[in-house]
Amino acid sequence: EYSGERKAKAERILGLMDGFLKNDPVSLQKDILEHVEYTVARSRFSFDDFEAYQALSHSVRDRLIERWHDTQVYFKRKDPKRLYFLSLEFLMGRSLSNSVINLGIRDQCADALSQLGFEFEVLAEQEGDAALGNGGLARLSACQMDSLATLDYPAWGYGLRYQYGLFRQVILDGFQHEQPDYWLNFGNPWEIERVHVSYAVKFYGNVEEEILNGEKCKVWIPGETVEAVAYDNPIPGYGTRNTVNLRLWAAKPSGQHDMESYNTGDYINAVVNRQRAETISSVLYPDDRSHQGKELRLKQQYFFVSASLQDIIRRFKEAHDNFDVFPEKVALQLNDTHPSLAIPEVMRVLVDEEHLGWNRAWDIVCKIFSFTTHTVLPEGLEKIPVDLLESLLPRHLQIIYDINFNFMEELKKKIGLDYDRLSRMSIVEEGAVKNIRMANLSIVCCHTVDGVSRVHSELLKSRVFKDFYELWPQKFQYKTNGVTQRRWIVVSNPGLSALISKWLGTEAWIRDVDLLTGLREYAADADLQQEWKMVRKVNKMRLAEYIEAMSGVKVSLDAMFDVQIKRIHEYKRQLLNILSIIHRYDCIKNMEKSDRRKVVPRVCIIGGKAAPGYEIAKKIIKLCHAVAEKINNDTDVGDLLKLVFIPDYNVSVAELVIPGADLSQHISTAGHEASGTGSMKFLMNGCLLLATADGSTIEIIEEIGSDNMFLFGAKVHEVQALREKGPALKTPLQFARVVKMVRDGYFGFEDHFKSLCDTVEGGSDFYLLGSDFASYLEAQAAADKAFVDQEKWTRMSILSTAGSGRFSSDRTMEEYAKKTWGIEPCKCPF
Ligand code: B1H
Repeated sequence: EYSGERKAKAERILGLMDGFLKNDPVSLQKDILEHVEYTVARSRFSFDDFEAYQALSHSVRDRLIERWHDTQVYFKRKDPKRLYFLSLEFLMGRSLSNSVINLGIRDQCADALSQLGFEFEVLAEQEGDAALGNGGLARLSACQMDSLATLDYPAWGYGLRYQYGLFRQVILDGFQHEQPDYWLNFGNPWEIERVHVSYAVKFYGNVEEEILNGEKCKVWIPGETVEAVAYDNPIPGYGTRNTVNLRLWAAKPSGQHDMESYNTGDYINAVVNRQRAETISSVLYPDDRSHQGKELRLKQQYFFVSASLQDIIRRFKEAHDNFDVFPEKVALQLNDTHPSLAIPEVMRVLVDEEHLGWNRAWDIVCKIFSFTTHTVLPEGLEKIPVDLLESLLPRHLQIIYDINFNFMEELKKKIGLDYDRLSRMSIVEEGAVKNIRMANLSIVCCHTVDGVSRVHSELLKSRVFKDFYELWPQKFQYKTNGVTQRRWIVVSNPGLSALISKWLGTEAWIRDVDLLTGLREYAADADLQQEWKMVRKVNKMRLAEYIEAMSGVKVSLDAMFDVQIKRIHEYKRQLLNILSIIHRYDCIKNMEKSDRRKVVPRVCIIGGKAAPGYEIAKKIIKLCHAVAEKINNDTDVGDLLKLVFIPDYNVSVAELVIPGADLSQHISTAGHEASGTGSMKFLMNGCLLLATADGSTIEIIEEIGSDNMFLFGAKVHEVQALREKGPALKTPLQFARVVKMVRDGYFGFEDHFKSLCDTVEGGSDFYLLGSDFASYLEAQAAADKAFVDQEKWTRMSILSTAGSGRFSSDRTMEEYAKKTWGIEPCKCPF
């Protein structure tokens, strides 16, 4: 397509560069050695595992960059409608294994390394996690990026490049301590710093009125400016050349000089003050689901939103000069309400800077935004104190008020002067402290509001957003969450992955996960069962070694590995799990010795972080350690029961634990887990579920059948009535007994555990541990019984994997693309 001079130049460059990088083991070795010498700056003749990891990563990075370029150039040429996925959290974990698998060069890399005297797995373990998020919501974003790339969607992710990711959990004497996660200490080969892609983000100041072309308009005179610098993280698709971009923003002091302070002579202070700008992107807030209206958090949200929108609008304007086509080229997805300042920001840019006029701008805004909520409870909804917004973003507050005024006028026409309802639906919450309700703002302005599972969506429609659902039923949809089988089977469980491919006779399931249903016909096949058990045993061995290294506890491979790993929350009921472990212990202690032979041995594994200010959650962690101390040192019990807490649970720990689990627990009080995605990862790996009928579990039951899992507990519609019973609620004697053991100091620390016991006794058992206890124990007994029959268990395990296809994020992304975003694949043809 080029002509003349440009063509000659392109040809000369191609000649010099010898085309694309090659992926045979010898070429890879050459590249690795060059990176050892020139990037890592170590001698080619002597480098250690970490340096080899660095050199390998840079070689992989080079290949990612090639594809990234091709993809971006192709998108630019085709100019399709693009999806911009805005999220304050991405829990990417490690990148090396995932990248080489998606690039299709895993085996070549392993070959190349072994000839250099290194082992791929060992190098992969050198990498630290990128933990720029809290839990499910953040890992979901990461899985979705993988699917968007794999399915060739023209998508971009935008987020924040926190210098400190989620805190490291260190356990001392059974208590959680938080340590900063300075993950960039050892460099990050997976990002590309774009010093020239930077935007000024403004804060504070005031709004003035000006007359422009005879019309009044508002001008925001900011008080502070901070620079946002882009860091690009290439996300490769699997089985495609497409590699999409995750652009994360870091705050830097603004390039604009504040001459005033320099002139006064206070040079040192001026520099130090400027440096403070960097704090905006310095640390991830570790509290999932509690909003404290902190200024720094609000600053982070706006900083990220403003930089992303400047970038998006610049890209749009490069190719178009009329904003009326904006909705045909741009879809903006808000991951929960955290980025919802994007709504008033787009209005501000279109009205104040592009001078489109309010109505035209509003028309555009209503066509481009969609929003997914991950929350079940009204308390979980984000609110911003008006005072805070007024000082930090004065113009945005005005715009929100204007949006709300128009909305209220429209609403009055539809529903009349029902003031209760009007005030419930208002974007502005009146009261002692005036707040902006970010969810209401999002619902009013977005064309689609998605839930993350079917039952979640039903709860949104019938409770949390009932008023809005009645007004705009067509806005409310749901897309059940999914996770990527690339990371959660292929990367984390290579043994199972190879076995699946062997029995299906194809690797196509890695892109088309519905093919896993093909395993159903072999579920009872003795050969498959044998191989399946072998693979699972090897994974259990790996996990057992890790447990011993972390906690010193030796565990038996014949025991059932029973796992609950997730953030610690009262509603997730880790306490219920621990109380039933106490019950199991108590039963074993009180048994005739001869009866102990009948006990199915268990290794109970619990892991997860508690938000630093969440006292009850921290006590649950302490209780787990106190109980473990007692049980694990009781020779009477031996291998029949062990309890281990895995510290510092994160993505790479999950990759190790999930493939080695026999049973996993998803036991939230019904109606509290919006979806839950951990269960999907266990399901893919052939781990059986012990679960309540909550969130996405309800849909898992539909896929694998209730007889292939262990279900228990109150149903969503029963919870309310049970709660209303209060102290009259029936709880079994065993429940009172185990709580009393904790209360009476059987595990020590009785003063410490008193308030924890109070949360489930004396009529205050909000999460219904007591009333679900009996049916929980029954489900546990059913799991024991099934485990004894290994043939049956293995069949259930195979059927779990076979039925996991619906829970791939590939399916979720396709649904969003078609039903919410209106985007189509754009496959790079090279
Ligand atoms: C979920 C959050 C969340 N729901 C606020 N809400 C946060 C809220 O930092 N914050 O302010 C962070 C996270 N995370 C989870 O999302 C749900 O509890 C899960 O049930 C769900 O599976 C997951 C993904 O949809």
